[in-house]
Amino acid sequence: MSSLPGFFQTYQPPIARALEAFVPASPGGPVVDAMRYTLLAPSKRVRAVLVLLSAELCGSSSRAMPAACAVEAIHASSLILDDLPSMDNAPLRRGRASAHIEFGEAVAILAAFGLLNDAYGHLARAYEPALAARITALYADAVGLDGLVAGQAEDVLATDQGLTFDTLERIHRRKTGVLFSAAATAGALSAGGSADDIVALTAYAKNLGLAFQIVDDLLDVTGTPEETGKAVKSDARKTTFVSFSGVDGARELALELCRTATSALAPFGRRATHLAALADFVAQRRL
Ligand code: GRG
Repeated sequence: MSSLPGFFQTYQPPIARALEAFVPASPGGPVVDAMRYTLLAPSKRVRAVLVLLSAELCGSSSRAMPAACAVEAIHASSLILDDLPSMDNAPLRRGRASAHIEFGEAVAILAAFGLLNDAYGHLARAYEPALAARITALYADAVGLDGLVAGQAEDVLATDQGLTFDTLERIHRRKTGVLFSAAATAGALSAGGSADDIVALTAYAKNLGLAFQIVDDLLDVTGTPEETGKAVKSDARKTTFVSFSGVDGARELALELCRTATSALAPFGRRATHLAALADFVAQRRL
């Protein structure tokens, strides 16, 4: 299954509407324009869907949308920063010019801060204090020194250097896996999920997130800009799972992680069909 599972068509439109309201066009100005440019650009919305599906599995997704929007805002913020000349120097994102090319570097950096700030602000306002604090801390930890910031730092500093398999895995878990885990946990928390629910969903998302990043590496080698919406062959100076294990080895590893992710869903039985389909998609995705 290389295209998105059919159920995404049900989830993407409400997510798009909620994101549209998340950063309103008014009062406008270059920073707001740049925030909306990246946040509202065509995206699979995997992290938001993961929040909503996890909430559904724990009872109801009726309170999950603010957490879904916040994780997408954090993700969009990370994409803007990742594309900067001082980081991956990427010209294309989500099928369009990267934010710093369209708006200039200063505005792009401010837009990334704006999105991050709005993510936390929305969470603080959307939920009662104890739940707001829990989800905000969860996302802050996922961004922070055991998450995206740490993973990105290690990744950028390792350019042109050989890495061990364990270091590579740690970088990928932090850069991508941790935000997937936070998304699933936030969905569960928004629905009042039990500790057992959270353990199962975190195990699922942790493995799914690492597989997602390995397939991202694979697509850099085997994909096209039309499929991925970004430049390809951009990882040549980095150690990736593909340079480490080869295309077939990386594909097998991603497949194995997706199988492990799916097996973590066992406690939910047939109710977890959509999350299992999401894992099948991640293993074979071309977008
Ligand atoms: C302060 C938020 C923040 C981050 C600072 C720049 C940085 C640290 C981290 C970069 C993390 C990063 C961009 C990892 C790559 C994750 C990844 C696989 C992105 C592609 O995700 P998709 O395919 O994209 O879900 P779409 O466009 O579909 O949403």
